[in-house]
Amino acid sequence: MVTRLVLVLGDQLTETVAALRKADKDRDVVVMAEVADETAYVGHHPKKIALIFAAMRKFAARLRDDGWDIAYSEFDDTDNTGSIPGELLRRADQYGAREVLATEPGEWRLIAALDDTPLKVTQLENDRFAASHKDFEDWAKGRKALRMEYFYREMRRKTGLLMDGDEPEGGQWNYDHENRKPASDDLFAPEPVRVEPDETVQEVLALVADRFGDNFGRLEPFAFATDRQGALKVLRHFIKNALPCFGDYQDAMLAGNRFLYHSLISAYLNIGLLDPLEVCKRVEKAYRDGDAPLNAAEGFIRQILGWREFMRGIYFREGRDYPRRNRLNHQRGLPPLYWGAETKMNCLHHAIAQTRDEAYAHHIQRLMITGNFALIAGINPAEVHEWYLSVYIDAFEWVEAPNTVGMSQFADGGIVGSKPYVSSGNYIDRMSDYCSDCAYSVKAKTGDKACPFNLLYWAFLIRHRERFEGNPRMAQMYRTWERMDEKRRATVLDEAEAFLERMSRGETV
Ligand code: FAD
Ligand code: DLZ
Ligand code: SF4
Repeated sequence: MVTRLVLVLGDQLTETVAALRKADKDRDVVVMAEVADETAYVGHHPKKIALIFAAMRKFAARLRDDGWDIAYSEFDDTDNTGSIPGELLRRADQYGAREVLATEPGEWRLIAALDDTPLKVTQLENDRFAASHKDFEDWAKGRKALRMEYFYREMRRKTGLLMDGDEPEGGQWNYDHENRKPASDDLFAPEPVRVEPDETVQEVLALVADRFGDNFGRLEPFAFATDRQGALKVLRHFIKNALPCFGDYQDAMLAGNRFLYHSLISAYLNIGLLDPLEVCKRVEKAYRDGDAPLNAAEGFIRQILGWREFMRGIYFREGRDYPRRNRLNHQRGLPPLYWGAETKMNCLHHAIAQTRDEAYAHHIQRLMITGNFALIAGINPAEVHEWYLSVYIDAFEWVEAPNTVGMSQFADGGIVGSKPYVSSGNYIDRMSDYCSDCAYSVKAKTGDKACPFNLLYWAFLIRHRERFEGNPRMAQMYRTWERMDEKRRATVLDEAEAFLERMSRGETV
């Protein structure tokens, strides 16, 4: 029988991934490849490249032990062609294969590249999700607006997670009104699991330091898990130590605590080391065993079963142009402070320093600090998208683009969210301890010391007044503006403009 190739990408590291399930161990050759093209479509954080290469190498070893024939290309192999299609062609020649079994990649770019190879490539749907493309389409069809909350309820019913017969556990679908407490400095939060680099990881770290040392981000210390056992350890640690407080402090930010009660499992979910339903079931069990309150378990399951699945649905439904949408026509360049240049804004300083060091920031830092600032400053969403896709350990386009382009930048015109996530400094002050140590004053609305978020927030709302004034969820903001003294309104807008000009000239702001 003619050999067939089975492609396993760096974010498909699950033994039961669709292509491997369909493959024949006695006949097929598994192709895995560390390639230049995948490391270069954006300048990935060195920790992200290290995680993927190390996890790929270990997964390949596991498959080999399990009896699979593996054709593995290391980054520095002399005959490595540097691209996924190139490696498929090379291996096809080597093994006399014409056919490839693949699992659909999480990016339109790579889906198209596989379609374009002269080989016969079958792309099977990636079914490591609660909702298939058809499930999402069936739910979305005919709806005027797609709202995560309703999709999430459908997923709860479909999976039976946190259900009490036909009713949601506890009588309500969503317990967010009990969540979102601000954090205080003396809050105890568990230390995250840190995994010591073994020999494989050390080899990869040396390679990444040599080849990608100039990318934005600190490679070491590197403490991520790189195999399933390690990822499960992180999950167990979270459920035992942090889940009970997850809901309460989900939106809190502290300069001295980068992780709070977050799970730190997104990368493991996204590269295949953990399965989303398995995670949700373990969290549900913790609730049913009395080890976590309902507001925490529900809030956590909603992130995975609701938001994560919803974002994937949007990405595949909206099509290839989605990441380049710019409905608010924002054209300003991304300022160098996003790449670590000095800034006087303490909240941005912390969120970005943490991103550089850890390749991680939690959701509210991404949404209400770096995202909020980019939106109210009118930054080109394509540049914002490229930044988020580069700098986070968990960033893959199917989940990153709807979060950035949709939820955070409103560049899709309101497909993901019904209103833009914008705020003045007040919100940041309430949810964090950043403002007490800032060169700006969060209480100052105008003047040299005025918090830039206070100025830019109003400037954004006024710039897009026509679009948002009629939105019932934003009407209150416009009424507040109207109540302000006319001279003060003019000062706010002038100072906002002057701030943006200074920033775009390259001054430290
Ligand atoms: P926790 O706070 O512990 O949440 C648990 C899990 O829920 C996460 O691991 C994640 O799998 C899931 N989750 C939570 N929120 C979301 C969401 N909005 N969309 C999808 N899944 C969610 N998440 C990514 O996985 N990859 C990305 O590239 C990514 N880019 C983002 C860009 C922006 C602008 C924003 C606002 C959010 C982005 N997110 C992304 C969502 C979220 O910020 C991360 O999933 C989360 O911070 C990961 O940390 P954690 O594992 O500690 O999450
Ligand atoms: C992100 C990434 C990187 C940095 N390197 C590789 C690689 O060398 N080989 C590989 O198979 N996958 C890699 N990936 C993950 C892919 O970019 C990912 O599969 C696509 O973005 C689709 O989600
Ligand atoms: Fe950020 Fe403004 Fe607070 Fe400074 S005062 S930390 S710029 S919100």
